[in-house]
Amino acid sequence: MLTKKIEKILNEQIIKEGYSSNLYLSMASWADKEGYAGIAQWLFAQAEEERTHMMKFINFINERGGHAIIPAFDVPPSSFPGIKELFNEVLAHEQYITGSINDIVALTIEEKDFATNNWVQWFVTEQVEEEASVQIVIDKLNMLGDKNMYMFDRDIMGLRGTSEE
Ligand code: OFO
Repeated sequence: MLTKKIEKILNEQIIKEGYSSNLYLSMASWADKEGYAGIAQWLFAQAEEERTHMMKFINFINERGGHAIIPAFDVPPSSFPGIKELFNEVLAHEQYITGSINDIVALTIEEKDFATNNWVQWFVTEQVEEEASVQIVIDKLNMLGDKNMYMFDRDIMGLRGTSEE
């Protein structure tokens, strides 16, 4: 059984994971429209993965006797200043999500909810991987420089966004 505080913070994470999915979907659509097929593919895959994260929270809350609420999401931006800026935004967003996962971990300790603490550890590991995978992309971008976007786009095509969920 979840305490009210834990149920609330887990429901808040549904909003964040769902927004992440829509944000990356919007980025993917923009990249696609701009002609970056590889970058779009990476972002579409990332959006799918975020949806599975949201589903994990929905299923866990309900399994533990709570009620997972399906929210409306804020509208994500629909255009981006450039590829480099876009990936910097992805990294900043993932760092923000890591912070919110850490807040959940801290609350589970405060509430002595060790079952949720154990469950949410998967996300602790996942966030390390998420940040690392975006950093790899940013490193590649820095190496290739602004003039070689075509090559970057081809290169990223084979890269999966993050680890499998
Ligand atoms: Fe769900 O990890 Fe990214 O946001």
